[in-house]
Amino acid sequence: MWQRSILIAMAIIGLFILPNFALSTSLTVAINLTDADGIGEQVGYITLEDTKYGLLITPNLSQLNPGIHGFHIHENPNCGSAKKESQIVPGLAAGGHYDPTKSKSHQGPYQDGHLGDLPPLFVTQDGTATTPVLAPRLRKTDVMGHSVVVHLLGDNFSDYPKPLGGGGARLACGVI
Ligand SMILES: [Cu+2]
Ligand SMILES: [Zn+2]
Repeated sequence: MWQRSILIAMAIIGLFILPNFALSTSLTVAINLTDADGIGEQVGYITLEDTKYGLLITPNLSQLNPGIHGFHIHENPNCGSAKKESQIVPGLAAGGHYDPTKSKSHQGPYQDGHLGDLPPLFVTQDGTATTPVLAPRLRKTDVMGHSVVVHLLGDNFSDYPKPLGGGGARLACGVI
């Protein structure tokens, strides 16, 4: 009889633990440098995790230039190069910022523009990035099937004075 009670107790505990386990599973995305030939060296990874405050993105990256970097979810699950005005541009195959509502507006993570706009990535003097960022409008299911891009320069959450926050070149990228 006691064995049956233990089995029932384990089943009940399982009912509580399993859904939480499923919710807390994180997704790991490899990040590579971009180059004109396609995809360059891997410089680490990021992990994506749903929280009740939004999507938590934890980087574990190295070999990046110190400072603040524009960081976005881009439309296409492709980190390759593409041609623009007869120039081969690294990372261009990722397309534009993920924008399912067609806002056509770069406003950063806390407004109603591109859904793919993330808080910028912070890289320390030794070239590593480990500081997590939180994107309150996103969940893991939103970003799957897209890509994540790290830009050379920062992000002012505006299309002025430069488009897309002024991040410029696509430095590193990962397919989610
Ligand atoms: Cu971007
Ligand atoms: Zn944007």
